[in-house]
Amino acid sequence: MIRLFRTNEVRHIEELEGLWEFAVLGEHDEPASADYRYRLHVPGCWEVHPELLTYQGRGVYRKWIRVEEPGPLRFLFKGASHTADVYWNGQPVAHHYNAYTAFEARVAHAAPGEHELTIVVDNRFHEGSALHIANDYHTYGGLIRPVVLEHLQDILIERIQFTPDWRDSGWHADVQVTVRNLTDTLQTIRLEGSLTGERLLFTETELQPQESRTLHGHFPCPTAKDWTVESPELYLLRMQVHTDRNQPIDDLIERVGFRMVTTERERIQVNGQDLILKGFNRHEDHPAVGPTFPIPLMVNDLELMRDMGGNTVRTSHYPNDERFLDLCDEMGFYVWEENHARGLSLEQMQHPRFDAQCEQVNREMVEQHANHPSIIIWGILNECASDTEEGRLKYKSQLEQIRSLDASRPLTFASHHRSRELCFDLVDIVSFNLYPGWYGDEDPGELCDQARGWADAAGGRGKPMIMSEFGGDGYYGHRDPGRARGTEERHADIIEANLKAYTERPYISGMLIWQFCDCRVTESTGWLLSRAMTQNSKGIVDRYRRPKLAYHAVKKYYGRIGDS
Ligand code: ADA
Repeated sequence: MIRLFRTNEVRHIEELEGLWEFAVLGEHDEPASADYRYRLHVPGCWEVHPELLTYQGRGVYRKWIRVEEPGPLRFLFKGASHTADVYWNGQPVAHHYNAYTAFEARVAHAAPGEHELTIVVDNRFHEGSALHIANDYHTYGGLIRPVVLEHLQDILIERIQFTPDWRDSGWHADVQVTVRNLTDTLQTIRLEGSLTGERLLFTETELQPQESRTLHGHFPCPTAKDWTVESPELYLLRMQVHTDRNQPIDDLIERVGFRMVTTERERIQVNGQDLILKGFNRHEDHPAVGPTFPIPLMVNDLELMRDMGGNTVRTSHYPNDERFLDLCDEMGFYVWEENHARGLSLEQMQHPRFDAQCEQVNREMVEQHANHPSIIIWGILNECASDTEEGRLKYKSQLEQIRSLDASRPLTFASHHRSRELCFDLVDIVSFNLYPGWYGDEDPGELCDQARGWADAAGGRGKPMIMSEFGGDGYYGHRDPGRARGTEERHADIIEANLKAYTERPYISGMLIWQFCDCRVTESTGWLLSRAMTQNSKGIVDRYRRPKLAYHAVKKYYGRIGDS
């Protein structure tokens, strides 16, 4: 399934789901000489194949595409982990880095007949990769999110960005539509759409050959109802493009919600209501499917979070599958979505590709996910070198970049630098990753009060504060009346002590447990050796979603506090 709603009624699109041919490639092997002896499901990761459980390297996928009508084609790859090179009949048509954002490959003109589509995917931590490195989660390999084939006409609606705007006691829609002329001739186009029963008309425009242009419109939507987590009201925003013919030649449908996010008086508001985020950090990871969740498993994760009384997910530490975000929109969850980076030292941030790779993932994250009402916070650079002057410059420019793409959401980052933090003045919300009771034996309440003081002293005064990570290891099924470290009992004690402290403190705007489920991590020597079974075992449920004892502690505390 491509999305949780239909994205096109005019444009002909099809998901290329199914078994594709696959071959392992050695470092210098060319796809032309590949031995396609595997059949792998797309979307999916190659680690689900018994011979590839721990394979890290290059591989090539192949699919034969039958074209009936000549014309332009576009392939949308919703996620290839982590570097992809796409070839059409052996000719390169796209290159993309980063597993967690989508990209396109366009074919200007496909003739009728059979064509070979091949994609070389590489998940090695090679020298060109600044963000995918050995880390406390697993970088799977393969075409991990859906692939879509689109049959295009002369004009393509590339994207729509919707921003809800409350003014003069009513909802309005700020709509930006990017259209591209795929021909070599001047085209006169007319864009029109609909939202909440209103017609959205744009003035007629001329597009130069091959030009891509963004058109802006502002429209009152008097009948729109608020999107809230209790009542997640969603609307289809339909946009169609016409040339001289009466029939539209292309369309795009987005699904949107009307809500405004603000921060004032140390609190976060949605539609003016103060809220408390009660939630979880979640890695997209499951032993049966890796990062490629079928929809029922995504729903199940959200149902478990809801059963515990949670209302928020942090997509630690990368942009998530948009169908998961669709579900959050639909089921009523708040989302903190963040770019892809975890725990990079200053030296790692000085990698020659770091700035460009972050710029790209930030842009793609915001452009691809801005229409999800569930996303109420953008985050960047989890636990990186925000305690250094040079790191600060990088935080500053990335935050400015995100603000320039979308000024409607507050920004944050999760810090573990305590009193050494240098970047709290740059964000709207201050967030702390502290692990009292696990990495240190501080009292969670006292540490939290201290953290408020560090934030106030470092430019965070008056800003909402989130405890963005806390927790400890708990090995599923490992019980001990002595409550030793690593048992479910000690894990539950840690979670309970943290939640008790945070729910008692009125200045806390959110608490996000590390983590929802146990997850696979990179197997490596070095500090990751401390991860028994090559997994991070701080989940409230294990990798198979079996609840640990801490589940009940979470339910007790999250169930007790209201959302605001
Ligand atoms: C950090 C980090 C997480 C995870 C956690 C842990 O706070 O942000 O990704 O590694 O520590 O389990 O120690």
